[in-house]
Amino acid sequence: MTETTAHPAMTLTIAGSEATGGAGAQADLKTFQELGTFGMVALTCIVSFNPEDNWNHRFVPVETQVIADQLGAIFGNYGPESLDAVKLGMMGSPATISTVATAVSARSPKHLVLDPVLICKGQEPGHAQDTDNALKAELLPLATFVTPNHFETEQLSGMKVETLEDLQAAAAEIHRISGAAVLAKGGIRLAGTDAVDVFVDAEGMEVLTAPKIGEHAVSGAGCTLAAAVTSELAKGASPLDAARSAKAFVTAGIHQRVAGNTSFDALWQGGLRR
Ligand code: PXL
Repeated sequence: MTETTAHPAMTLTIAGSEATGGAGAQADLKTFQELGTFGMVALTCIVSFNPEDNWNHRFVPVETQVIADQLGAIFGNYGPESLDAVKLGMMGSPATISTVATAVSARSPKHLVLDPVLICKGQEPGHAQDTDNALKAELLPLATFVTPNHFETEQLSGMKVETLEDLQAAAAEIHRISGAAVLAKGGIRLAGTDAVDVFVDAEGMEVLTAPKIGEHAVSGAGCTLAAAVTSELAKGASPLDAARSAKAFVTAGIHQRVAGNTSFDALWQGGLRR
C-alpha cells in the first residue's frame, strides 16, 4: 500500500456468515467499523438458522479454493505487512482449517487473534472432534491471542472448569501450550454475580470482572469480543489493554442488545455510543 495518506488500522476477519447479524463475520465487521479500523472479510462458511426447526444452524462450507482466493485478493491488494491484525472465527471443518493455516502462516501477520469456535449446532457431531483436533494442531500454534469461552477453555486445556481457580489454571495451561496471550471467558457460566474472564500472557495474569447482565447468553458476544481485541491490537494497544477495552465494548453492547424470535438476543456493537 502506498504511504501517501494516513490510513486507518487494517483488520481482517476470516469467519463464517451468520445471516441474522448477531454473530460471525457480520459482528466482526460492525466491530471493526465501530472501533475505527478498516475491515475486511474472507468467508469460511454460511450459517442460516432454521425458523422451522427450533433455530437449528444450517451450515454450508465455502469451497477451500474460494477461501484461498479471497485471501489471495486481500493479501495481494494490500500486502501482508499492511494488515495490522487478523482474526480467525468459525472455520467449521478440518479442510477449512488447513486452507486457512496454510494461507495465514505464509503471510505471518503481526497479530493473529484466534476465537476457537469449536462446534455450532447443526454441524455433524462426527465432525466436531476432528475440527477440534485440527484447530489445536494447526491454528493454535499460529495464534498470538486466543479467546476461548468456557467450553473451549476446557477442550483446549483438557481441564475441567467450575471455579475461578480452575479458569485461571486452564488459561495458564493454554498460554503454556500456545505461547499466545489468552483471554479465557467464564462469562455467565461460573457461579456468582460477576461475568469473570481471565487474561494471561508472558507478563502475568489478570482477572477481569464486570457485573453479569442477566443469566442468558447473548449471540455475538464471543465474536465481538475477539473482533474488538483485534481492532485494539491493530491500533497499537498492549494485549492486556486490548482485553480490557474489548470487555467494556461487549458489556455496553449487551446492554443495548436486540431481541428477535430466537431464544437469544443479539449484541449491538453501537452500545458505547450512548
Ligand atoms: O458464536 C459463534 C458463531 C460464530 N460464527 C458463526 C456463527 C456462530 C454462532 O451462531 O453462526 C458464523
